Amino acid sequence: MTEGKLLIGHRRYSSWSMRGWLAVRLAKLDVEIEVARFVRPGPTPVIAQTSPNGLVPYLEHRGAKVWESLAVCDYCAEFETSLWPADRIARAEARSIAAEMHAGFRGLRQNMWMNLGRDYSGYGRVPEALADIARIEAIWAGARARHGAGGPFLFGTEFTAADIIFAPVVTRFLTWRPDLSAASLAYMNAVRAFPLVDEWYADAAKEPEDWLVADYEITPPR
Ligand SMILES: N[C@@H](CCC(=O)N[C@@H](CS)C(=O)NCC(=O)O)C(=O)O
Repeated sequence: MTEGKLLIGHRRYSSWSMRGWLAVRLAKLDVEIEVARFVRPGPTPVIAQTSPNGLVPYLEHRGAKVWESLAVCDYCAEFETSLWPADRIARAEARSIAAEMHAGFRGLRQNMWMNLGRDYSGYGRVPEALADIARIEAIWAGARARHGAGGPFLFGTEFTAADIIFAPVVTRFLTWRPDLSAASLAYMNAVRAFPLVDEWYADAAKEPEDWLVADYEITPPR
């Protein structure tokens, strides 16, 4: 008997689900993982009927109900305190960049969607996406310069909630291959090599072919 459940969407496409799942796994919560197959056009009934905001990830754990991926990260940090940096100043920056990612970057999200199974190198480079990418590279460089010494992640050795929130961005960059600095590429390699990220990719590759969603599999316009 587990202590609850985490409802997520397709691993191949669902960036927000990836964040919730990483947080739950890093906090070692004993919950069942339930994967909802997206229905298109939405809403997906099981998600609409279960999750208060009609979206995934959605976590139920020991009587607590948690939605919104950033709230899931915060809830998980109550069980695994290293999800936020120990240092107050670093923690403030980690929370700020995680919140900024959670709240924005629509240009990137709309033009370089998550698809772990495709190579869209060279596509999606519209001005709105490129502006978001420039800001993300600045965020990564700043966190690494100020707090990253001693480890490959944004705040050093620990894979924190900030890395969780940016992990799906890393997958987008690996799929769409925009031009990036050597430092960004090094950070992305560290995230991609992180065992739980690798596990997510491996599980995504096992999703049945009839789960593919045509809208996310198109060849995008250049
Ligand atoms: N702000 C929300 C966004 C969650 C979200 O947009 N989830 C999408 C999947 S990535 C969803 O549940 N869509 C419902 C559907 O496609 O049926 C969060 O941080 O959790």
